[in-house]
Amino acid sequence: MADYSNQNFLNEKLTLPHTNFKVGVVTALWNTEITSLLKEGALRILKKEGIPSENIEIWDVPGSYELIYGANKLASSGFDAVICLGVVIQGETRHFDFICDAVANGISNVTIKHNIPVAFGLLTTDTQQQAIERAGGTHGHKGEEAAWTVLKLLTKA
Ligand code: DLZ
Repeated sequence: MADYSNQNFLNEKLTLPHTNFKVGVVTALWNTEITSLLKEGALRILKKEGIPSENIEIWDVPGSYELIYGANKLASSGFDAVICLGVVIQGETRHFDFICDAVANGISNVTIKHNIPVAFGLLTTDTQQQAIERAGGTHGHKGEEAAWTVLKLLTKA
């Protein structure tokens, strides 16, 4: 049984019923130096598990709030899964809370409405350094994890 409290599960062999799934990768451009690392990690896992590049739609949206629209649009267009990636860093105002709440609720609505896996690859941190540590640093790679998560769910598709 994989230990989901660390990232060892990323090495678990996934047995997909086929690799012809269409997967969307929606990435916010805010904090792009970190979200681009998340995107690279997600694409690395999709490639490793055999999803052909022509089946992957890469869509960069302005900010994390727009991940909701991106996910919903791709889900409405017949995609089998969507990976949402973004970084929201706590600032001086309440914007952080509004964005985080909206994205969490918004993409969970997409997964329920369309009955497809939608990964919540949103880093919500106090500092930029904390986000860097979660994009391939000391706290793992949440982009890889998000991609692995949707593929794990597609093993039951
Ligand atoms: C406006 C805003 C702020 C203050 N902070 C972030 C952030 O840390 N991360 C992020 O992805 N997006 C941020 N945004 C932009 C919003 O997500 C959104 O793009 C705008 O409010 C326009 O709808």
